[in-house]
Amino acid sequence: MSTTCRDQLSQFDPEVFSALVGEERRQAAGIEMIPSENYTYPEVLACLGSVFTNKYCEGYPGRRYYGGQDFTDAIERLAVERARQVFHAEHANVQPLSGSPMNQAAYFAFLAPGDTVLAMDLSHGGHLTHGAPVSHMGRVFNFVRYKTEPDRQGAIDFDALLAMARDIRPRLLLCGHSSYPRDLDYQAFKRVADEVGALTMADISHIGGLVAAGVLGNPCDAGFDIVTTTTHKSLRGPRGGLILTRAAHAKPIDAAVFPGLQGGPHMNVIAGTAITLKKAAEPEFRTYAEQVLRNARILAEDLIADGVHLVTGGTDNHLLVIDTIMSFGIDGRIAEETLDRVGITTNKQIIPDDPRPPMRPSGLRLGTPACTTRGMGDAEMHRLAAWIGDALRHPNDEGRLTRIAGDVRRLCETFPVPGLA
Ligand code: DSN
Repeated sequence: MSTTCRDQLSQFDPEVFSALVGEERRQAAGIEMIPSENYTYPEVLACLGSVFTNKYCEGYPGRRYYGGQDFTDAIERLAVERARQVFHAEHANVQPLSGSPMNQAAYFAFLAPGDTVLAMDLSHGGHLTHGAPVSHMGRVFNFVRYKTEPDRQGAIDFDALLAMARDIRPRLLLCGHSSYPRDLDYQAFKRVADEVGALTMADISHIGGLVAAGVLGNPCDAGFDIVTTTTHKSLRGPRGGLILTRAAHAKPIDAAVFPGLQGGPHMNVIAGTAITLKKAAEPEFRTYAEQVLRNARILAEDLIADGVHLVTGGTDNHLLVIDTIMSFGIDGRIAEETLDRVGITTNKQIIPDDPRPPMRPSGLRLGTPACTTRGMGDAEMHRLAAWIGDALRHPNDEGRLTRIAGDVRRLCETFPVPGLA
């Protein structure tokens, strides 16, 4: 935000300004380990607070319902082209406001109410928007859930999945996750879908940046019909969503986003997305993505060596799920609050078939995209693993937690947050 804008804000609304400054300090002083969060680029922050926020742009480039679109058309065309190139997609829609409308638009493009979707169980790593009963989508469509095998490193039994698919004949086979620490075999999903004539959809929101960088498999390369990703997680962009499809699906997807579901796209966000995708194509981004994976692996190895039980026994991607009941005898909420007190931000997490409720679950989820953006690497992961184990073993030892909090604060001072330095 420019100095002039900051000055005007601080004078007009000290309450909002003080919350902004507080959040800036919180983000700089602690280690962000929620795997779906990241620090975006200063160039993206500049776009988010720009005059693009003033503009209505219903429609698509060259086909808008309002005048004055010379520059917004140019921005959206850039974002679309870069998304196509980065993800090897035949078509890209860059207008979804975020993950939930993105997935809703994808469903409504191809499904009629009551149609069956075969998707990963929420407690095994799936996502709320993949038809959880508490979501509206879960009421509109008939979601049936497959599970993973946590005791076999989170493997998916594709023979069992095929038998299930033959039985229920889904219109759509959906893969993707928000708390599954393993990579996916997209070819195997595609084979199952082809056997039963189902469409294929992968929600790669968590791993979008890792796929863009080429360090994890790409469902577009496997011929998936629809691939969705949010832009603000491992991709490091503004809060938004992308739908990537084959050319044959472009029309129904575009119509489902607008006018089907949304009104005017947020062009300040789309400008930030264009920048993010340009960054994702640079060699430095691949180095970043490799370090995200390496950091998660080091953290997992150290925690396991320390006797900590990880769901599926490890990680192939950017996230880890600790079974906190089994490892420390505390539930996920106590674990999250304990780590909050030492300046390490994580989130409580249900584990596969968790007998406990979502607000007091058996696990804790943590990930490495944000701390890697700050430049933290191998040495810092070893220290983090030691602090996490120490804090969670002693959630009531105030002196110990204060000492760890001091260590965390001092470490953070040497790793500035992009845009705040
Ligand atoms: N809230 C995001 C996450 O934490 O996984 C996804 O919706």
